[in-house]
Amino acid sequence: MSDIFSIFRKNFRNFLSKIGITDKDVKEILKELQKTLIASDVDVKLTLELTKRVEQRILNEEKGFTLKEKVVKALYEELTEFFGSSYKVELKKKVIVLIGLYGSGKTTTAAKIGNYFKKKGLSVALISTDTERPAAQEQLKQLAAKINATFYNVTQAQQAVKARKEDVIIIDTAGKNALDKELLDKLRKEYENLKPEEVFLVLPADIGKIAIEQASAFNSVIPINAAIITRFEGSGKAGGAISALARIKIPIAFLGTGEKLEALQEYHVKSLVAKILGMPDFDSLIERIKPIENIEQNEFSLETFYAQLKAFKSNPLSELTSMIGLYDLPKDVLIQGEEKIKKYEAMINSMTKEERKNPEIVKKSQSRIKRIAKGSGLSEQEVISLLNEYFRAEKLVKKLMSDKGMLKKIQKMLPGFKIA
Ligand SMILES: Nc1nc2c(ncn2[C@@H]2O[C@H](COP(=O)(O)OP(=O)(O)OP(=O)(O)O)[C@@H](O)[C@H]2O)c(=O)[nH]1
Ligand SMILES: [Mg+2]
Repeated sequence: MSDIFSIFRKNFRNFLSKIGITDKDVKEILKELQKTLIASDVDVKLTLELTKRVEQRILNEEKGFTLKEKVVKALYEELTEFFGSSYKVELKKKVIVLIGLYGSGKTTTAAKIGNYFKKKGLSVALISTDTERPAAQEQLKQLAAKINATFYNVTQAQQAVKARKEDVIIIDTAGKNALDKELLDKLRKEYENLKPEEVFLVLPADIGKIAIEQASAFNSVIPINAAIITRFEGSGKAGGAISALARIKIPIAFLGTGEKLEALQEYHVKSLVAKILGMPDFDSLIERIKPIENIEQNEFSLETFYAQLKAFKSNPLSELTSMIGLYDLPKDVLIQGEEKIKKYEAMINSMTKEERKNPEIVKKSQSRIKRIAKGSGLSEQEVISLLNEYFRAEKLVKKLMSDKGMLKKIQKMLPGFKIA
């Protein structure tokens, strides 16, 4: 999605960093959201309804949350609802049919999905039933060769589906310029013949909110399991397309994000919302935050700190706590760049086991500092400042872990989040 949400994200960040927000600030940020959504081709009426619901949710929210927290929670929950559901792509034997208008990306997507299943260890066949476009069969055949999948042409289709030799059989159908009766009749016949387990509707992101009409028309003839939005990467109208599908309860399975066969992502509504809000994707954040459980058992050490920096690049704690606005975090400590991580690595490599376990002893000894600096190619001052950063982080983590009220707050904000 071309980043039309960047201005909103900036405003939202400002909103979050403000101290003592008022109802007026809330109104303003919701206005910004409306502007952004409408610019992304989201239906105006849907947009207004959404912000109304957000306001209502803020009003109804339990006591115990600050206004800022209520806004974050309401926005997150309502937007997650607004941008529909993600279709769970199961890894099992099945026949999938792709349908859609001319040039929507069906053939490319057939190969992309084939590639996706192959990478997960399933065998794949691609079948083309497109007899409209002269080169269609050849196009899919070549793509099948690229991903090492079996190819069947239109005359072999019926037999291949019956035999089910491959785990996942993906059928690419012909498109048409317009949604006419002829196309729909043809698709219905194919559907009845081939009896696929899944039907995916392929839609280019740029159709925006019109997706609702197209999807409804297709869906009235063939039950659509999920949609795939192609050309997501460059479109300013993806918001419109996605919210339209959400409205008619068609989940989204994948996003096409480029011409290459690897340019396919599973659709995760939470990631999208996280991106819009400029916040961490809570689910993946929670995934990533798990190692912190060790910290509770007093295992926070220079080594675990470094391991976390390396694994997360930025410490997830900082994202989480600064988002909830609980602590004024020393961002320079927790959001570490690649270079800083390398420095930590060099320093740790020059330390003895004992020093790693108990860096306090380094701080107290000029000769240790000297030795480590020499061994790591850092200046003595750098060693001291890295250690100080570590001590500040350690203090913060301890404070965070001992603050039961805060942990409770996080748990309330993020259902499913368990730290203890
Ligand atoms: N940038 C970008 N291009 C895409 C994406 N998906 C498909 N395309 C391009 O869109 C064009 C049409 O793709 P096809 O896969 O041939 O579309 P189709 O629906 O099979 O077209 P017909 O068979 O003519 O109905 C090709 O140039 C693809 O490379 C995507 O996610 N991003
Ligand atoms: Mg095609």
